[in-house]
Formats: sequence, C-alpha cells, structure tokens
Amino acid sequence: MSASLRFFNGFMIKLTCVILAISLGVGFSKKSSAQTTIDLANPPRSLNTTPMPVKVVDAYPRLRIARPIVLTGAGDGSGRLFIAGQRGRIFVIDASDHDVERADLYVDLSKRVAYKDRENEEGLLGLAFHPDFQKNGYFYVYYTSSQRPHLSVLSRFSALNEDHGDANTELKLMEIQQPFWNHNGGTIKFGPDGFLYVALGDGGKANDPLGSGQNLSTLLGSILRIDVDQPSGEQPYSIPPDNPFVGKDTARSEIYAFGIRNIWRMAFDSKTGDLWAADVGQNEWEEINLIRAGGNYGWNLREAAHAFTLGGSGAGPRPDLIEPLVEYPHTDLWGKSITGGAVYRGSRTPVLDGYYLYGDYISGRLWALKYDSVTATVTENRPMIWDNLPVFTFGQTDDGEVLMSTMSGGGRIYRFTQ
Ligand SMILES: [Ca+2]
Ligand SMILES: [Ca+2]
Repeated sequence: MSASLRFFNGFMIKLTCVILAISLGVGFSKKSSAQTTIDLANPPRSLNTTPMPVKVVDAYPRLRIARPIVLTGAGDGSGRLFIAGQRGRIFVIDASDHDVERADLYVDLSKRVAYKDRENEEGLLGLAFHPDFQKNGYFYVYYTSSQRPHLSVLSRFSALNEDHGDANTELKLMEIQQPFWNHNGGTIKFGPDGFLYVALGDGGKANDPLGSGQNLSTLLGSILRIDVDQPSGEQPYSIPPDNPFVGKDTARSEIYAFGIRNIWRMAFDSKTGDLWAADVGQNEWEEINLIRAGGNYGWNLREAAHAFTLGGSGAGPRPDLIEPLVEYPHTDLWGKSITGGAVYRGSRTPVLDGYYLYGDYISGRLWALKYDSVTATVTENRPMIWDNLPVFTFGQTDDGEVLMSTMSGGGRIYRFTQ
C-alpha cells in the first residue's frame, strides 16, 4: 500500500468516525462540558415537577412599603427585618410581628439615590449588614448616585444608635461608571468567609455592546469579592489574597466570577455556603447558576446553554464556560425575567428545607428547586401556586425564613407556609 493510499484510508476511517458520531448525536464538546443544563420546559422524566404543597401568604398584611427591594436581617440577634425601598429609604420592623401596620424609618438615603420609574433598574439596589454589625454598626449599600448620571456607588454607613442608621457617615468604597441605565446588578452579600460579594451587571443596553461580560479588565459583568475590613493604602478595601485573578496582568483582582449579564438576584445558602445566582437573559432564556471562584458564566457568548450570536459570533459549549444548572424559555408558561431567590433554612415550613425558592418578574410564577450536591444534579423544580404578581425580590430573616416581595399594590411582602 502506498503512503498516499494509507493516508487516504486513515483519513476515510477518521471521516467515517466523525460522521458516525454526528449521526449518533455524540457531540465531542458535550462530553467536555462540566454539566448538563436542564431545560425546565422540557425536563427529564426524573425531575419532580409536582406542585409544592405550600401556600404563599402575606407576611405583613397591613404593611405597604414602596418598591421593597431588599429584605434582610442584620445578623445581630435582634430578630428585626430591614426593608430597603428602591428610592433610598431603609425601614425596620420586628420580623415576627405579622400585624405590624407601619415600619420604622431606619435611615433615609433618598437624597443620595437616583431613581425614576422609567429607569427602574437604578436606585438603591443592595443592602448588607457587616457580620459584626452588632459590635461595629457598619452596613453597606449599593445605589445609583443622584450626583452623577449612571454612577453606581458602594458605600459603608454606620449606625447612629440601636434604632437608626446615620446618613452622614458615608464612606465610599467603590464608584462604578455605568454606560447605560439598565443592568446594574446590585445584590451585595457577605459570604461565610466574611468577604463582601457584589453582583454587577454588564453595564446595560442590549447584546452587551461593550463586551463587558468577557472582559476581565472591567468590573462590569462580574461578581466581585472584597475585604472591607482591611484598607489597602488609599483604597478603603483590599483584595482577598485567594481571589482567582490575583496576579493576572490584565484582570481586575476584585473579580470572583465573570461572564454575567445581570444577576437578579443572588444569595448564599446559610447551611452549605453555596452561592446561588439567577442571571437574567436577553431574548430567549433565563438561567440559574451556582457560582464558583474564577468561573466564566458565558455572557455574551452564551445565553443560558445556547450560543448567543447577536453580540458577536457566539460560542458553542466550551469547557471554560460554565453552563447554568437550569434554564427556561421565554414563554407565557415560564416567564421572561428571572428573579433569583434563596435557599429555605427556616423552621416554620419544614417541607421547604433546602429548597431554592425563585420566580419570574414578568409571569409572576414561583418555583421551589432542589439540588443534590452529592450527584450535582437538580432533582426537583416544583411550582408554588399564588397570585402571579410581579416577583420583585427575595430575602431572608436571620432565622432562615424566606420572604418575597412585589412592588404591586403599594409594595407587599410574602412568606411561605404549609
Ligand atoms: Ca448600567
Ligand atoms: Ca450564563
């Protein structure tokens, strides 16, 4: 056999293998992909999709707070619930007082905060209490500045006394220029490691026109992780030494994960420490992710587990792009804008223990998702029946109860019960 014929035969064998593989539906790239995303609208038979036997009820039937965007305890053992309105006022109630009619004003930051209904992704977007709040009185706010257009500010404020925050104690940690009004992210959370995690959107408009999602030299389109307890020279925070991009030339060392479009919203599981983040899609798909250090979550090459080509050439599945755990399509049955929730760790509704509760802002639907961390698979995604109002945000009390809010009807807060 001549060399050229051997080459030809070898080539034909390879070609036959490739054709066979394609006809069998064996994608080479699929094998190397870290996980398989479940399309919730077309799930495997093994996924439990039966309705969750819980009721969604008014947590505080007499209370109304305009655009209640953050619902959180302070971790200070006081049993209080802090409710931040998007226009910049932060209120406080006794979380267990379900008959409360009026919330007390904790601090009014509305002069510093820009919010307009026609630019409704701005305003006060994040509030988190320092893990040692009881001792140091520090709380952190992420908001859109009223001083300059489209400027996001991350600041620390101090408590004036037990009942009030002091608006005149602002220490600005970070200012982030926003190219457009939308996609400002805005969830801020302290992790179990004591560092502050900040979810930033891609900066806005459609298609990620500046390519922020895949660009490690901009903070936009990423989740940051910073140490607010150690200043670094002039900078009022420092970089945890084990941040994934420390020492990498062109990357901002604040970045913990990237390839993000607009996380709305994220939460740590208080038991496992897992960081759950729902990233809002653009035209076709919504997605839920577990966030890993250094992870690239795909935007704007991928929209959930699909190539996104409106912002460039897009990408098929790639080992370096982390696919979401689950996705759902833009249909009336599912929704068009995911609102990420929290993992239930309360005691009042034991049937919900360990479920990640989330919803959709447009369809108003709610679901309870169960993830098995041993097999790294989603085993349940069960609807929770309620009034289908816009699902604005989720929050959690210090004892692990999950709350949810809508801005409809003057701003109402809900809880989950059996
Ligand atoms: Ca923006
Ligand atoms: Ca993604």
